[in-house]
Amino acid sequence: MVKIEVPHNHPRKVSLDIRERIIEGHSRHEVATAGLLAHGRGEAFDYLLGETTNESAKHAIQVAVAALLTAKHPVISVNGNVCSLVPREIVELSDITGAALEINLFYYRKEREDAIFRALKSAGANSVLGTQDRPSETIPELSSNRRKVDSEGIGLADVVLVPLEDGDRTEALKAMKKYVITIDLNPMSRTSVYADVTIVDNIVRAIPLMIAAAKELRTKSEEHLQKMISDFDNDKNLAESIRFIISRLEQLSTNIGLLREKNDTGVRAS
Ligand code: PTJ
Repeated sequence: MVKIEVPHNHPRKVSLDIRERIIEGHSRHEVATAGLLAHGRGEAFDYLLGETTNESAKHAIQVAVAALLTAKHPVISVNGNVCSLVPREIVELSDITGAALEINLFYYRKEREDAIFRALKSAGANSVLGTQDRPSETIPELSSNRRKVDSEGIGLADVVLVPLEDGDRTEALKAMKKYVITIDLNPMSRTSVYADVTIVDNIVRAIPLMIAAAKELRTKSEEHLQKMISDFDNDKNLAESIRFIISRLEQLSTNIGLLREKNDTGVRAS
């Protein structure tokens, strides 16, 4: 495969570099072909959000990290897109919050499991759950490949971070009384509306912010973190994300010239 070098002064460099990571992940068999499409859907929502982390997402990030830090058995579910976009960051978040990493694939192939396992190991992961040789159990009422979970991982977990997830699984995890956190650029997806905490942001921006939040919040008392969690209303937070998109589009509809202005991240509409 020919690797495309995006010129450093290209106005869409950040977005195109991220796209390259997904394409490379696909060629290494980490990313499912459908993962390329899922990425495109994410890019479209990121456009609507202005490719920045807004205040609602920052709030959700704080609560999500509080939930991971206070959990007895936190688990981070890793799929192909997550692995190829943020391998080192997801390992760092796992280390700092004590959450186990579990490979869990919608489009399962042994070749993909092996590629993701290798990528997480070379990103520094000590232990990776969810592989075929491990004890597993089945999530009731779920027909997709994701029904198989690690008995010492998601099977046992009280809090599960499932970024870029499909709605069925989130619903099934909720039915099993798990506290579900997701990262999803689409505030209207089924996962977004069924989760307990939805971070409406690009995973490449959200995970580094979660790591920074974990460094700060791990010094706070259990009581403080529990209050953050119980004060949080996911429906309200999602509504704020939708209103953010509406007001941004209203602003743009009165001044298209804003789309020609370069913003400070170098990411703007092409
Ligand atoms: O690796 P596998 O086999 O487990 O498959 C992974 C995919 C992503 C293909 C699978 O979970 C899938 O089909 O997911 P969906 O139903 O397309 O949902 C993915 C969600 O993630 C969509 O709502 C996208 O908008 C969102 N999304 C895509 N890219 C990003 C994102 N959210 C945050 N950051 C992104 N970079």
